[in-house]
Amino acid sequence: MNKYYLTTPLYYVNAKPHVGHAYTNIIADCMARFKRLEGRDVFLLTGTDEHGEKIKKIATESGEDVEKFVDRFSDNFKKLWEKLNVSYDFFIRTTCDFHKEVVKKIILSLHQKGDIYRKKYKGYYCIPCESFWTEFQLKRSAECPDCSRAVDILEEDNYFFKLSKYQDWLIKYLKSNTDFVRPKTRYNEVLSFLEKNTLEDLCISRLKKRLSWGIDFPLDDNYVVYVWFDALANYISGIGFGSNEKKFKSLWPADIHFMAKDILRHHAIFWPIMLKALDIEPPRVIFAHGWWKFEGEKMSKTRGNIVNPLDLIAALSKSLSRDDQIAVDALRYFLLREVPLGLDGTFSWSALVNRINSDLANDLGNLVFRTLNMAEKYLQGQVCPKDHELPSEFKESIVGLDKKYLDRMNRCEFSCALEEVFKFISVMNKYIEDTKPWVLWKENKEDKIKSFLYSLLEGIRIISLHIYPVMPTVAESINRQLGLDGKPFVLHNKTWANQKKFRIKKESPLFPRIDVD
Ligand code: ME8
Repeated sequence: MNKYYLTTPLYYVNAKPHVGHAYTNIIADCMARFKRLEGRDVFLLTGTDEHGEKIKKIATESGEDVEKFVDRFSDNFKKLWEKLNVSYDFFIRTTCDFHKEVVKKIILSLHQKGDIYRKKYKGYYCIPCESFWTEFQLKRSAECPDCSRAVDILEEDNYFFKLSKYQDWLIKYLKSNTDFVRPKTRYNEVLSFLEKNTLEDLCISRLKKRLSWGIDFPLDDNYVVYVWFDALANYISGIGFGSNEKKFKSLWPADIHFMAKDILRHHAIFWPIMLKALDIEPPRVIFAHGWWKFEGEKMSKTRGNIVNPLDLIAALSKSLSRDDQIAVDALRYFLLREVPLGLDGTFSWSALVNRINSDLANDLGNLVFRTLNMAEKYLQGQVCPKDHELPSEFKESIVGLDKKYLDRMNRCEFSCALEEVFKFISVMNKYIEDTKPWVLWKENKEDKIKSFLYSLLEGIRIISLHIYPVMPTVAESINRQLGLDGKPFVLHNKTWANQKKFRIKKESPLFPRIDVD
């Protein structure tokens, strides 16, 4: 199977995107680019979740027509993905007509199957989260378990989806597919939740008189569809389910759904059950990463402690005196290198600057700049030696890249994969110190200088291939400076001596050091 289908959550359009949202899409983009390097036919889906009363309320409060409001906010996300070089294939909006039709079809089909029924609901309801809660689920009396705000007591007729019917199936499925939810801590969390609790059926309708900004409930004009039921369906509607079966069949099941741990329950419980009820195969992996925190708290619009990625890129670009795209790569590198995927991270300007200075300026930037300098100074930028032998000093790193990098990238362990790349960079920096090319130069050992520089340039080329999923602009810049513009980024080219000669076109250093004040 050559296809690789991956998704991000659909973000709410009630506020501007922050670093947390950027993080998930950078992760997804990194995986998408890596899979393209491997030669896979990648499809990356992202988009926005635009229904729900809180969105309508904010639009109304700001005096704007709700359609215009969601267009504008959805656009903020699109623009950010373009800025961050997120190579998505389709941007889905839950307000698109084709998506609404699919959601209606799903409800009709589940109803026909007997998995949707109507009953009187009496219990607790959180208006801001649009969630129903049982007494057992409330953490403290009358407080929403998700947002800690006061819940209301409600009594009304509603439509329910039979989650409980599929609980045993899901437990069995999880037990025989231990990689279905990742990382392991999240898998254990989901399994133990299912083993210790009885699932309540899911209320999938909301009365229109209370919540009107949603998809019309196809079984009853008085209701709209619950936002989560609507939003989760995007993962199939966005690739043609119900409209283009050929496309759908060629892409489903999703190879990986990325999100943070806050919405794990919806993805690891509601979603596979919805699919099972529809006789559709579950996705292969649900990966819930950790949270970026700022000043000790989860970065979120409710807390107001958000870091705006566009401001950050502008500040970084100024501090580096480099264009935005280099700043974007520095940010992408920081987010993926600093914290192993799955754990929480604490965001700070000083951590970002330290990471850039030590890894990107001192190690990578320095290696590239001084190697290209030497190639120009000693060989007029033309490096084409007789000998293409891999230096013994490089062997371990090359083997590491071959085995560990691939394995780690495939397991979404981006930080560890980058560690392998940077080990090789350190080896090359040490190789320069140990070889002392300036001595070879004084002694007129031109052949030795040629093979020494060839080894470094070939090593740098291999590095650029491996950093491409994380820092595409930097990788392209390195290739350009090596005289290899247009050489495709494919893992196939990673073998030693794949490139026999280099024509250097040196540019200014990739990453200058940023002053720490
Ligand atoms: O939940 N750290 O949308 P949302 C890391 N519409 N990631 C973070 C983060 C943080 N501090 N804050 C947000 C919704 N995220 C629903 C999803 S999907 C069918 C519907 C990222 O706008 C992370 O991916 O609240 C998290 O799961 C998502 O944004 C929540 O986005």
